[in-house]
Amino acid sequence: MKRMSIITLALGVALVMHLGTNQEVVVIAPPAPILPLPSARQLAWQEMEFTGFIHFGPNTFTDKEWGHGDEPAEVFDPSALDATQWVRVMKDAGIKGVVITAKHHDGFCNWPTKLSAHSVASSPWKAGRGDVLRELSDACHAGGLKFGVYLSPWDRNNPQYGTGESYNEYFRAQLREVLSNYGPIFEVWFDGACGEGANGKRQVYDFPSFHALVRELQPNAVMFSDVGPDIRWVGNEQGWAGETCWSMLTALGHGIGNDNPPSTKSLNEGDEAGESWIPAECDVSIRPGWFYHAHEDDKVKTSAQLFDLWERSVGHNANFHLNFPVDRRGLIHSNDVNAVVGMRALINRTYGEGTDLARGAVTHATNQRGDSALRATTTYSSARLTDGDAATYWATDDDVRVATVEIELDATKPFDRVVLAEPIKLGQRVRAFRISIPAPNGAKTGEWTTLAEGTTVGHKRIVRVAESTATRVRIEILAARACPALSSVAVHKTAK
Ligand code: FUL
Repeated sequence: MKRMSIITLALGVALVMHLGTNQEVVVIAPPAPILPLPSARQLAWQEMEFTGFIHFGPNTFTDKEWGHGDEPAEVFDPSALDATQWVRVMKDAGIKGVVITAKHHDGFCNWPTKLSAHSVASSPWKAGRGDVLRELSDACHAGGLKFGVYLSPWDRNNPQYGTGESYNEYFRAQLREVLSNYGPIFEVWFDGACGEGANGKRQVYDFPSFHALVRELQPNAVMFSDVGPDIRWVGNEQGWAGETCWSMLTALGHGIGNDNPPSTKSLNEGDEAGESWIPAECDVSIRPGWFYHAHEDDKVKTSAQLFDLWERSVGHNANFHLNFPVDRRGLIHSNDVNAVVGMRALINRTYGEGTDLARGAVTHATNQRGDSALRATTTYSSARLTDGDAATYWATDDDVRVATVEIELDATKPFDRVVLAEPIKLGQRVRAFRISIPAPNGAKTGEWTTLAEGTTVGHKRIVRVAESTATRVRIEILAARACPALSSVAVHKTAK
């Protein structure tokens, strides 16, 4: 005869169903998420990890970084533009989506807008019948890369700029064009720059209406600016996030293009008490400039430098947004191609399939969710840390803030990177951790040698440690905002 009883325990975590005398299914409730939480579109963006950026326009042909807006459209004339090459290079580099300057500060539109004469339609390129956004979005959709747009609010060409609502109306109409005609958009990039100077024009942007329009036309797109609403600038243009990097931020005091933000440190590191989920994006150019300059052909970052930045962005709970200054032919220069493909080889050899020395390893934990109810289940066990499945996680009982996991290792295999990850759909929880290995005579004394101490984890935390071999690696969660949860502990050795 089947009996069913539901026991609600004091902690409220265990649901015990007796399906028969010998069968017992224990369902332990997952940890309650801690606010603020990422939206579905923010989660999807974070999982991309690595995105591309393209700066291309009149500046490419005039050797400028900030055009004045009076450059004749005739200067824009790429000789061999091939967006499929851009997409191929980015895919080879492991990039998942690309954002292009639809319009930079000079106001020139890389698509044949109906709203201004200052566009590709007035240029000699393809006799005025070209459309860079069309070529790139088609290549992206064919090649399986997501497509995004940068539309500069600062516009040095449009006569309405600085007049208030009439320019805001123009800007919204531009947004409508670029967001309606090129398929799904994954990211809209709102630049904060304005170099008008003391006597320059002052435009008061109606950002709430811009944001509402993006949500209406492309509900899955994330919006970037200095302070979101979906993704924040990381406070530098060098491509790295802080060792501490919270995805939370209190936007108050910051502003898009604010000359005096409370601090760029808070953009770089986020804010544990921040009221909104606004994760960081690390934008940087593969060359010194954002736009192409022939004199920078020998100043392309090396594969090793790019690998370093990738680890300090993606490995610091942020996304890496790498810019390619497309050249005057309309191609990514071979020096840039070689550098980024070399970076991907380093990533693959270090972190690719089969390189995780902890995969499938035996684990031990001081607490697993359900312990307090004397109902250990496999759902949140520490074995989830090494199962190679990002969707599963180890979690502790609700009242736990300090916990330790140990991973057994093959002591013949050296490592110099430990990679931690949290299931961020539950909010960002870990505040402090320590990584250690048994001391040389630790088997007898029980002592451990510290390899690293850190603060936040988030989506992915790559911790650089001294090259070591060990029978075990120990992760201590020293402080957390709520009971800790980790989806993965991985151990790697960097490729030479
Ligand atoms: C800055 C701009 O002023 C630069 O030209 C570039 O577009 C960079 C990504 O953002 O604010």
